[in-house]
Amino acid sequence: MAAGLRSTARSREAHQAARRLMPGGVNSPVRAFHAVGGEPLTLESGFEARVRDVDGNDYIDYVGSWGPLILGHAHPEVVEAVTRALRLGSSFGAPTLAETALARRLVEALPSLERVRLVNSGTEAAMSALRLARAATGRDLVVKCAGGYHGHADGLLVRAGSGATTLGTPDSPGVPAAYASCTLVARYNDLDDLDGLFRAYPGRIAAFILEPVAGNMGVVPPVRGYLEGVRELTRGAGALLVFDEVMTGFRVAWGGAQVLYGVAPDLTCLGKVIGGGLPVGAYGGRADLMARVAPEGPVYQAGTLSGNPLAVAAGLATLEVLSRPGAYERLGLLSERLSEGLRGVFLEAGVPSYHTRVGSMLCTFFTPGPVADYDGATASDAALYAAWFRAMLEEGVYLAPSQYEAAFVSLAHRESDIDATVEAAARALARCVSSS
Ligand code: KE4
Repeated sequence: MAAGLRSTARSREAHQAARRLMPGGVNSPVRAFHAVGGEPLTLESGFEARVRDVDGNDYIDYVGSWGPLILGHAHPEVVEAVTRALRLGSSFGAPTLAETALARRLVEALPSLERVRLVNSGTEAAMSALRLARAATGRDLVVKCAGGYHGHADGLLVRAGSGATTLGTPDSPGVPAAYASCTLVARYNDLDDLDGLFRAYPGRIAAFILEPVAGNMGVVPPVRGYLEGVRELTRGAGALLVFDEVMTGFRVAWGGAQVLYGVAPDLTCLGKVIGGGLPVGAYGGRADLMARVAPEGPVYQAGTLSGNPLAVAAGLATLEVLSRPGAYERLGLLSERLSEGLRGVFLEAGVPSYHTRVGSMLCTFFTPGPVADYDGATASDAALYAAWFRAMLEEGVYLAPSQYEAAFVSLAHRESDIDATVEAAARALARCVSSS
């Protein structure tokens, strides 16, 4: 794609109209491009590995709706499944065979998942899992990692406090200090930091919730032994281990990171891929814990559209395609080709960078690295990332509009897409460097 010849006039008009009606002109903040400058593209359609904006420009897509579209856009089996379900009725608010089938698929794929509850988002999944953990342990405090994101429930919007004894402070107005003070913050990949929290608050911590592969500070894999150590520390402290696999679930492996690394949490949160682009979240785990969830037990959680037939149909169709032999090998080969290609481009250009990948989620940090936690990630040159992001858009490549997100490869990407992306990256980087 020739650089600089892309008109985005209609996107700009659309965004101005949207801003008059919706905060920031978006329905989720990161979409507004505030971290990278410029105005967001208004997209009109997606097909396989590409999206098209309202000006008719096509882009190779590595956002994939922030993870769900592991099959690419408008996969025919997903379209057919949702269409078929819609013809039978969009929602009943009653049990259906399809939601039981999805529940069975999830339980069979994740050994730690003995029972599961379907919800509508990752936020609901994480919020509900922590309510259950507090009920089961009778404890109020929870631990999250600095740079970990688990949706926007009040108690989880807590600024990185890091440090062993720091009580969380709200990351957003509107969150009562009392809520945030029940959230402690640990450094990711640091067992001593977590151990320090358990020693500082003996018998008071209900759960430690973490992304087993951090994906919201860029992609930061667990260092060797970290997840096993976390498992032992939580067990020894009588706290529950909650893996937030909303992003990693069925992304990094069939099942997710807990299968890839062989560490079994007490509770798991899921979302994104299991809904195939429609709203599905889930939380589940040990049967004795899930028996506490209403209506079987006293822990209340509900949802009008939970287990919705359309969303469940999209999820089942997506998991069906992913379950076929060779799917994850293909995702790994394409993703390695991209990651290594980008590494070579940055090396050739002499631009300091640190490249991470787990399965088909990957990240290019604009820092020499290594990056093992939030401090390492935020050492990146976010301004240079932003310039590269904009130059890549002009080259026809749609990356995440923030250094602190993941890039996602889908089964719809081809080697030719990957190679075109690497070539575009070299041109984009050259322009960034020459103009800086
Ligand atoms: P949702 O409520 O957005 O479905 O899920 C929240 C969530 C929970 N846990 C993890 C590990 C997540 O990554 C997310 C959502 N991810 C963000 C971006 N990485 C979604 C994009 C957005 O917020 O618009």
